[in-house]
Amino acid sequence: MATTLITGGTVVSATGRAAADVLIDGETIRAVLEPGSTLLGTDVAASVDRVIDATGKYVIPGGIDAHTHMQLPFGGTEASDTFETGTRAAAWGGTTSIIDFAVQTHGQRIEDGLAAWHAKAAGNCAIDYGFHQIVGDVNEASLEAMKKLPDEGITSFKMFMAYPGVFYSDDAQILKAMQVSRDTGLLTMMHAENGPAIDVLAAQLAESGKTDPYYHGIARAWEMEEEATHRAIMLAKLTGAPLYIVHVSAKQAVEQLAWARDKGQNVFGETCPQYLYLSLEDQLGARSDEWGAFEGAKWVCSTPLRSRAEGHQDSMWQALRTNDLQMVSTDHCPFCMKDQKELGLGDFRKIPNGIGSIEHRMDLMYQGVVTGEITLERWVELTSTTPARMFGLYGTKGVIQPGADADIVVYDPNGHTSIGLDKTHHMNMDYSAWEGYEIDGHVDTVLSRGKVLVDGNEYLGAKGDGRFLKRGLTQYLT
Ligand code: DUC
Ligand code: ZN
Ligand code: ZN
Repeated sequence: MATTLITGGTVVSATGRAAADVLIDGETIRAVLEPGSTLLGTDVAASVDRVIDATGKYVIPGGIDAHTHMQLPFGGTEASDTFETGTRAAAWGGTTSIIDFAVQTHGQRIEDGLAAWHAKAAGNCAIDYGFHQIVGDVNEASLEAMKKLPDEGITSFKMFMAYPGVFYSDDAQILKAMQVSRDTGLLTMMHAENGPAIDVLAAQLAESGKTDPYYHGIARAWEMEEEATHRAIMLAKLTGAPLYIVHVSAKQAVEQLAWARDKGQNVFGETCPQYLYLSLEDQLGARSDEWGAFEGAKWVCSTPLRSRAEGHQDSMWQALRTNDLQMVSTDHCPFCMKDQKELGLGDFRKIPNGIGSIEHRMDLMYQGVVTGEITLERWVELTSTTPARMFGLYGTKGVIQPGADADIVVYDPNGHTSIGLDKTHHMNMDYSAWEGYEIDGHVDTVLSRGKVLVDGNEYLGAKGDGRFLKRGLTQYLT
């Protein structure tokens, strides 16, 4: 087994930073050493197979993106990143594990949905991957099948209060599934938007000629997110299920989370880079020669972008500081403009919902360190350590310590990253939702279980490097 020493860098964890060298033996971390240490009298640097010089750079645990949708059939098409292209793009951006959503569609058995997801991912991933289970049809058979998920290494499931006729669950279904969550320890994940009410508002807007992409965000009003978040919290309280709200974007939804957490409830939430940086006003102002006002379709996602004038973005950053929100995922669900987003030309309801960000999450969140929104340690916590703890991977992932997988990123705070389709873009999309963003930092080297995947501008990994992660139960409960 090859040995590697990452030397000269500053190792950053969720709780601190220190000058240290990291010794890797094969796939795992063997030791975190004082700089220039000897091991049993031997000069470590002289005895290893490879030395990576991290002088002046940060050495952090590889990013974990706990919310992705590779190859998701959705909105009359399919998310454009395959497990191969999406996980390779993730690696380029310093993410070394993903947790994707296996899908049970209406009328399908959970076991079959899960098997289909394994078939899509197996042998194709660049980095390690786990699954949550989308339960799109809560019925007696599903409730039984859910009980067996922990044995499969799947310890969280997602339901939707939105998308009637597609993934939607009503309150009775949610209650029953949460009872299983309470009994098994499975973490309930919730898409918290009042879908039936949103669909009425969306139809009324479209029928009155308001068909541009901007109206997607008007129909999906923050009141509908606040209401659903509260309802999910109350159902979780009643049943005793641990609850995790995905893609939080409304400040009023955060207030609901903070309220429940202050009462001691095991309720958690993530936000995504799009809800920190982008706004409904940006979407309204988006125009291009090619697409006109339909340019705004590039940022149609659900939950939607929110108004900056209403302060949602500031509230998301604040909640990340105060731990009212615990982590940042991408909800990576990319669609091309050509042939995919353009399905909604003339009717925003037909635009496939989703944004591609998997490649840029670590950089975009690092920019929050540069601008003083979060600390360096919080960056690591939000993007790696908490995702590992939340989803039962901590110890193996999310930390640089002896025995952990050697998933490590060497990040250069003196480097620079210009994001754009013709610059740094490896996702399978024909546009970048992040075109023109400039990052005061750079992902230099990425190791996954000891193998160097990214070395500067060179990709050294291969399809199939990634393994399925059997996860334990959440390690984040109070
Ligand atoms: N939201 C999206 O934007 N895309 C996929 C599903 C979802 O809930
Ligand atoms: Zn969702
Ligand atoms: Zn999602």
